[in-house]
Amino acid sequence: MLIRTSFGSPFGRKTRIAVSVLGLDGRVKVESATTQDPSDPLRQQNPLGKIPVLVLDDGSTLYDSPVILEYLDHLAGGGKIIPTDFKKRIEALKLQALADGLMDALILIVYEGRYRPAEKHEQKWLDLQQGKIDRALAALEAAPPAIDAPPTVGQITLACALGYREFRFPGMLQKNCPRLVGWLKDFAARVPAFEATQPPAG
Ligand SMILES: N[C@@H](CCC(=O)N[C@@H](CS)C(=O)NCC(=O)O)C(=O)O
Repeated sequence: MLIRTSFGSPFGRKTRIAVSVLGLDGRVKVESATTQDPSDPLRQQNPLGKIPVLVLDDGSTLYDSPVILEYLDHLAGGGKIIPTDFKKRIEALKLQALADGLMDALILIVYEGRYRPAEKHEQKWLDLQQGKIDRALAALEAAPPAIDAPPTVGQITLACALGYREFRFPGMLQKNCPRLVGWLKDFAARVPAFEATQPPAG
């Protein structure tokens, strides 16, 4: 099997960390994909042209990252990063949804800079995304979640979201979210795949 992603993508990072914590490294390779290149097979593999995509051994594909994590968990026997206990499962999926939304808002701000010249930046749109980021981080800072062994899909996604926040907007997390900075350090210490999947500089 093959994960196609860029090495800077926080959604791709989720899937790479999941492969490692589930002990699937020997079964899943990672290959670089480029969302902006129309000749990259990505648009045939996912009509949305988004990464990550998981290419299965029969050539069929899966997306998006929550679906890929569900598939990987099943492959590893189930109930590992998606708890079977209903209350814990809903809690993990809700945390995943919040952290995915946080990454979406961060990425939309990055794309505003990437795809529009500075004079065309839409402040109302940027403020709307920033509000999502601020509220999500405030809610998480007020009550940082546990870190299970292995981490749940929610905890993996939160680590990737905080890592992306720090990668794109260095220093902001330290300034406003000291408890989440501590949480992320703890996560990195417990889950070696986090450091191993750091985005490349630039
Ligand atoms: N909901 C998707 C989001 C994936 C996503 O937004 N990926 C970004 C890169 S980090 C992307 O492919 N952007 C290109 C595009 O939107 O065309 C997931 O969880 O996999």
